[in-house]
Amino acid sequence: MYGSVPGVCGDGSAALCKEGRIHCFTTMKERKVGIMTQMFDKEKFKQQVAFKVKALCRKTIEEATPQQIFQAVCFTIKEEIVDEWIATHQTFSEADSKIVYYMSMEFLMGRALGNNLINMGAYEEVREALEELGLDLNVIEDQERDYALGNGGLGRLAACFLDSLATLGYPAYGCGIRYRYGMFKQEIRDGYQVEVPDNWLKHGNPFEMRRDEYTYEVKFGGHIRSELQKDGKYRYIQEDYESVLAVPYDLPIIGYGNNVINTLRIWDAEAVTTFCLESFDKGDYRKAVEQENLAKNIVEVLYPNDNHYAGKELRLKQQYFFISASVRAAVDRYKNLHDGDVHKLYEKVCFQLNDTHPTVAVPELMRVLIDEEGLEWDEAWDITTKTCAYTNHTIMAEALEKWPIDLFSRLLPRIYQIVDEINRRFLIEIRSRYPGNEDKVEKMAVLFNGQVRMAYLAIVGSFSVNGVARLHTEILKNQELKDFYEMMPKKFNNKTNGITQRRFLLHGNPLLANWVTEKIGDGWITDLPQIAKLAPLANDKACREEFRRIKRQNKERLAAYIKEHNGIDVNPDSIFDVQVKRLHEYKRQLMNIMHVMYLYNKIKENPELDMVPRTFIFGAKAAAGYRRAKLTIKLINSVAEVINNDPQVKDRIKVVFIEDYRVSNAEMIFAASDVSEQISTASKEASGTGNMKFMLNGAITLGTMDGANVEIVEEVGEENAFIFGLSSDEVIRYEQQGGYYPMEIYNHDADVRKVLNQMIDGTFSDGNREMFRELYESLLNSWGGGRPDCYFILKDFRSYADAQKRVDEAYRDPEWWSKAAMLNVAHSGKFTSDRTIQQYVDEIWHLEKVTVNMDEAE
Ligand code: 26Q
Repeated sequence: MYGSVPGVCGDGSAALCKEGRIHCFTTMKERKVGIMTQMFDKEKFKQQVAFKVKALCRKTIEEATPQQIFQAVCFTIKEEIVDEWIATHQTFSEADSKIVYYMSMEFLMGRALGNNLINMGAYEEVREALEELGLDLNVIEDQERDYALGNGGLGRLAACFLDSLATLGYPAYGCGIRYRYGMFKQEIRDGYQVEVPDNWLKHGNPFEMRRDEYTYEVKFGGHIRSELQKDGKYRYIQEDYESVLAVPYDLPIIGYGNNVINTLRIWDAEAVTTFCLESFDKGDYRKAVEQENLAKNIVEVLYPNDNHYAGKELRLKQQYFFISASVRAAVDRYKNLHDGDVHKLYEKVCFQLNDTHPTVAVPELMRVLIDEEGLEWDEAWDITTKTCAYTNHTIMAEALEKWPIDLFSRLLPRIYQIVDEINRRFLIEIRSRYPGNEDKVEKMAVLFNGQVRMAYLAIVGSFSVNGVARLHTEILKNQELKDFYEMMPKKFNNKTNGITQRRFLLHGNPLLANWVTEKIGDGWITDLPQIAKLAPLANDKACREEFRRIKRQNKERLAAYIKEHNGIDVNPDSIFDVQVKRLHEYKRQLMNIMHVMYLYNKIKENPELDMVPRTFIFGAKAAAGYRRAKLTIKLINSVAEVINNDPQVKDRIKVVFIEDYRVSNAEMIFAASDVSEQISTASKEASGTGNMKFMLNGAITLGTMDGANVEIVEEVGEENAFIFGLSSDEVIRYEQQGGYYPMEIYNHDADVRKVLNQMIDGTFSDGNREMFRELYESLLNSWGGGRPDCYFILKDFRSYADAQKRVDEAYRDPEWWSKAAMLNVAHSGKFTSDRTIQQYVDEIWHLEKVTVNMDEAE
């Protein structure tokens, strides 16, 4: 992949290049590294790192701190990849490639260094080089902060997609926001979650590149004056507005072994200083300060809500800020390559909207085409609706984005005019399609009841609408978006989510990754379905033994982490039963901990109870304002405190809450898991992607028939999973009937009653009967409005406990267990994001692969 600049250091000798820069990676055709022909020059790499440490910190390697070494290593790598990065973009321009712009408020990238080294094919070599310097790559990797620019599934999906796009060689930009503070760091104090700001840029970001030359001004507020021009057209002029500058920072997204380097472009906000001076001159000091504040506030922090909409003005500002800049940058790039003519924009540009959060891209593109490019409405609409595509990630009613019209029109006056016109024309369409049916108009209008319905705007303005798992897409078509599906069935399609095996197996679980490669070769790294070649080995006793030993080592690694962070001793021979994901009522962490309470009661009733020792591991962040979610964290920690310290339990149960669950520790957790808890109320989890990461790492799913679990079970077979609970049809039927009566279950099931009573009798709260009352009430009474137990926890409890019993029994047979676990790995091929991306390409984006040939690069 590297440094193959002919005549400079392409002979493998790794000489000092003309520019005085040392190439550490030089082409040598004789040796194959992965799928690349290249050689890594260890000595030069070491020299470079030493030089960087000296230049950056005035220190020798021996004197430098691990953080300083980390910085030096990253800068060395950045220099090494810059030629490929440039060449990739040259290739896009020369081939006039169609580009997808993945528009997302969130990119949950995790750490870059390890992943970059892996995709460059240099991980092992760099590890050795550092070792020779007396340094441990793991320690250096631990110096890097996670790029936590996302909440959970949706943000991590965006990150996996970027990895797959680059690896498959498709031209793509990720477009997002350079939040000053990402997802908060979670600390647990006295069992409660405390949110600590995530100052991820404290030491700077060695991989980023500021691109001042692509700065845009983004305008908010004011009012619109229209001016009739000589040609009879109107010009729309925004006046008395506030504005900020959007300044892009580019991050390299390195494809695995193919020289392709795509870009994640995240926008920072800066005050418009010229304007400030002008204002200051005019004595409008207040306005100047306001603009400074606007810039600072816009990118200050990621909203830490997952699957929950909060109608905050600042959030809408964030949305328009990064969308306006991204859309204009894409249009300008296109114009530069096409003589300024935007009529065929859609042939070379696709905007994929990651949920409704970037939906203002639809009216913003209309504004650019009409106001700036002078197109007529119909032309502009034709282009826009051929350029935009929308992905839906949730059917949870509380996650649907709706903006009050007064707020929306005040902040984005011109955009609102355009949305109003989109709506007016759409209503005409509805009325001509369904004459006299005003019900349809109410149900489908973009503007209704004083609100802008963003999902409907996204659907109307896009040529494609997709769900993220088969079941989810069916629910969209048949329930949530039924009217739209009936009116425009061709737009709707499914793209079942996937994950990148390069991070979640190759990097996160090196022991298993090496073993898989030893058994079936390394084709799986870029072609995951090849992992099916492992299936026959599940019948081989010796292979199962090897597989068990690897899982055991990974469990020891996690046990050591738990010992260090929680001070708890956990037994690596116990079942590691894991639920790690955002905390949300529909994900039912409460049901999980209630089952733990139930098991504890069984032990107390029968101290000799025979059960396989189990370690229940939780990891979850709760949105800062989500009371019930935060109280559930406290309950988990309180139950842990009691159970872990009860000698009668005799270590049959341990409960561990892993603080600050995030991408970097997730990689280690998946690798060490036996049981994957995927227990959402059926119909509520659009897809889930953690479920796939567990499967890939040989954990067995304990889950409901929800989201992508359905497809996981289809691949691996029901006999290799533990499935329980109501089906989505049953849940939906109950909901249509107005719910069910949890009190009946409370009255008839003594075990469930006992667990519920323990929430209000002080068993887990030092006698405090009020601490967990809200949770108790949420299950039994309509406390705080709404239906009791609207996530069917009591309804599914027995079925869940039965499935847990089956887990206990199955684990007693290590041969059965390791075979089923291996079959889970072997049948995970469908769930690579490479497959998902290929489907987006074939059915939505229609991109062409590029090859970046460094031998021809100048
Ligand atoms: C909206 C408005 C204001 C503030 C925040 C938000 C907001 C932020 C994040 C709303 C939703 C989200 C995140 C949603 C999400 O992560 N959905 C998940 O997407 C995954 C990838 O498709 C699926 O696997 C999960 O099932 C789905 O829950």
